[in-house]
Amino acid sequence: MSDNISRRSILQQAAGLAAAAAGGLVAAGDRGKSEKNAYRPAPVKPPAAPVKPKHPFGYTPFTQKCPVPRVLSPKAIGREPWKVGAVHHGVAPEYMDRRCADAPDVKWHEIYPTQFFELRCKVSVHEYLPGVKTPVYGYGGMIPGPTIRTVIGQPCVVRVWNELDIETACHFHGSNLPSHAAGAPNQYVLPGRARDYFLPCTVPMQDGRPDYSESPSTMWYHDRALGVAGANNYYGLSGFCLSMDDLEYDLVKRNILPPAKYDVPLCLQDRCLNPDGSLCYLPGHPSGNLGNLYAVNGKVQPVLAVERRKYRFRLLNSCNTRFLRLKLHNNMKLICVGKDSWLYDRAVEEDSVVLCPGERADIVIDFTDCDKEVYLCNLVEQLDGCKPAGKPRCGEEYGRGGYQKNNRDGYGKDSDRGYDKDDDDDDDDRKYSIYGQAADCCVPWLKFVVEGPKQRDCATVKHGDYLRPHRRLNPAACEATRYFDIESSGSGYQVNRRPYEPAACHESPKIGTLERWVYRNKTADACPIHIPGGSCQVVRINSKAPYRTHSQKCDTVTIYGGEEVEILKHFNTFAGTYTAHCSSVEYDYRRGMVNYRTLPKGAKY
Ligand SMILES: [Cu+2]
Repeated sequence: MSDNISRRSILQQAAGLAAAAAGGLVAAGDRGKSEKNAYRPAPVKPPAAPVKPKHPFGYTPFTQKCPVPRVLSPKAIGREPWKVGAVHHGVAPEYMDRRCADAPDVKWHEIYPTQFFELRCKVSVHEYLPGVKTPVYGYGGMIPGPTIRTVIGQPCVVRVWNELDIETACHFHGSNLPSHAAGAPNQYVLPGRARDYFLPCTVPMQDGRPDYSESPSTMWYHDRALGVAGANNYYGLSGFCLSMDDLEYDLVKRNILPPAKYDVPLCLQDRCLNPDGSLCYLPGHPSGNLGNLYAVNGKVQPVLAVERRKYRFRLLNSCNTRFLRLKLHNNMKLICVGKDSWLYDRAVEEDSVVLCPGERADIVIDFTDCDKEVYLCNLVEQLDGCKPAGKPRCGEEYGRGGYQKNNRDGYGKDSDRGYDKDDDDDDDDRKYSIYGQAADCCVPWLKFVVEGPKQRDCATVKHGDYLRPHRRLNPAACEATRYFDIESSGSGYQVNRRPYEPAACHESPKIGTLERWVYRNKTADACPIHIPGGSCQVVRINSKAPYRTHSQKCDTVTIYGGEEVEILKHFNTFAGTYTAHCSSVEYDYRRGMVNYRTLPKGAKY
């Protein structure tokens, strides 16, 4: 605990809470007050007539551009720009002993031109709101960090420097990574130091052949340093990592998926600002920090100009603790092509997508025939950092019918959601309660402005189209079943009656085997769990089959309070220690985590 307190005080210094002196600091533990200081207005009724709600700092929503994070250029390709592993914190052992992907004879980084990337965590000043200077941390000083684009078959090394005065620990979330790159919460990179992360960009082997159904697509990287992960993420340490393989290139080449120019990552984050513009973050907040400003790619309620054609969007919920159910205000369908790191086998049309913190949705939107303005809205009401109101899930069972019929579940009535979707003649400006309590039920986060001539014949993807192979795991082939009971213990969580110990490891699945993991959430909170080290498949939620889009591959799954979720996981490729963790980084201080160590083939349990 004293460890925690000292980190916290470091954090307060580092985070420039000098704002305290200027009267901007909010009393710890006083949530209501913090929001008041951050200009959270009193509840308002949905507008009956055009209104211009008062927005903090005088910002008129949808008047700033939505940027697209720049793609990180490699520092070098093929030749090491620096000696890999020469930094203080070294390098992945997987890089040094040159084995990966179950193919010990392949010297991946010698055969393929390894790409070398460099990221520097540093303090910078960012404008979430135009003209409002907010001190942040960023990879490369950017919010979000630059997008790392990788290709299956081309390994890369990412050197991450910590130029902050607080510890960091980078976590590559998603895909099939060695434990080093998945990153453990206590693998700190201390101030002034660096660590080399080896991303082998490979797929696991299945029956002696590469299993391309496991090629990842949409991943992200972010901080997970034990004790400060919540703050480090809130201050900005997160970014996209997008990967392509030949099958996905082929989908683009065959004009099924949109090309890179029309493939836009959208990072969604809620934030709260003090009157002086600094971030209002309370370390160790008892229920988690919820922001009342809604940023996409680092800008509050921005505008994205799009052409009249199909676009691919990689949606990332990078909020610390907020759940999102995303939908277009005009009820246009979303063509869902993937969840988390992987593409679906077939495209699926949905009304909305639900994202817990850390979860991704890969969607295509067809703007060809729509109105000039389209809003991307969040429908989940959430006033408690520990859980959303209700249990938002994709599909008919939990979906649209559910929230419309059952207003008491927390989704509000149509009129409460701040827009009137039936009134098509309305000026768009008056459909929204853009800011305020009522808008929690439907907050427009992003406005698309649709321009130019119709481009009907670009990107043909539609509901039911085949995208890539999928291997359904067979429950009968499970070699072990493990139970993970999440319970409250004091101010935090424990799993199977054990508090999280970074150095301990209680589960040891063997490489090459399939296991059934049953998570039972005995708390009242919603726990989004990330199980690293490749994909999982959800087979049952409270003894029922999951909705179609949730039965495929995933790395992040929410176990709502009282729920039991059964997951199948094939352990493959990399031996090492991984941390299955609550992907709400805000819960870092609650320690909802458990280590597991995959053992090489043939190892004894
Ligand atoms: Cu994770």
